[in-house]
Amino acid sequence: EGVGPQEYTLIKMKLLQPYPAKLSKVGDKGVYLVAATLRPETMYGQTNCWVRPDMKYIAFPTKEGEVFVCTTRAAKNMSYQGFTEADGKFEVVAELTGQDMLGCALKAPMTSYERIYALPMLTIKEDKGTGVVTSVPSDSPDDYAALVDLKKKQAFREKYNISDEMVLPYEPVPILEIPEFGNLAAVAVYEKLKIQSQNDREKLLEAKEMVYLKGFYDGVMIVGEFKGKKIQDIKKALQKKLTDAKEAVIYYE
Ligand code: A2H
Repeated sequence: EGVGPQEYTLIKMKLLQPYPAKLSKVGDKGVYLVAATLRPETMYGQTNCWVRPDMKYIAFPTKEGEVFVCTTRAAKNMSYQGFTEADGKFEVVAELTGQDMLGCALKAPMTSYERIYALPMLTIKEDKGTGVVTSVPSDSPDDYAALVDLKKKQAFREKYNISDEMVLPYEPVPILEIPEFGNLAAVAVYEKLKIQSQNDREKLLEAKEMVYLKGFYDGVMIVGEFKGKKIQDIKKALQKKLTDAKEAVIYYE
């Protein structure tokens, strides 16, 4: 970080009906929560989408006539990257909070779960990515911690009106094999470091560092068309597969 722009893959998570009230009048060509990820090769393992309840989001039309939902900051960046009709301009067709989207059903690319839900994550940063995060609890310690928080704390689900069926049936999916960490690396480090919740910031940072590089250099795909191949060799190809299928776009900041 710090040197030059960071490239993200924006995963288009398609909003399914019924839409939240504030989005009911937009997007004949589809409304997408767009999630910024550094790990396109993990999309086989998506179990849900994260939004921050108290954060502000907007919906804006792209030049293809689709509607993207993200922070204003990200929309502005996208408008300078050719996403909108006019360079540097975007039309706000709805303003909403993360709270407004909680419990929405989504269709995400590659995952075996037919529909997944928008759930609360309280540690999402305003000044990074799109404010929407896709959740891969098999390989992201942050995602696993936030999912466990929801699974084991009924009061937390109730506070945000999240029903049991949006959370309880969703389990981490083995998608990568990483030497030392097995096929659910995030679960392994979460347990090893005895992480208690998504607010355990120091341990989560340590957990991330433990699995990240090791995964990149020595991790092997165990599902999908690149099964048996090393992550570092197929990361770009998987990103291209997603963008060619119009299920993702490239975004810089
Ligand atoms: B990653 P970096 Cl499997 N706030 O995607 C907090 N976290 C955010 C965010 C925001 N506003 N925007 C994106 N992110 C997450 C997958 C993944 C990610 C895996 C493993 C590790 C990992 C599935 N979630 O990230 O600061 C997104 O989660 C470890 C860092 O730009 C995104 O990639 O490096 C990553 O953080 C971007 O963080």
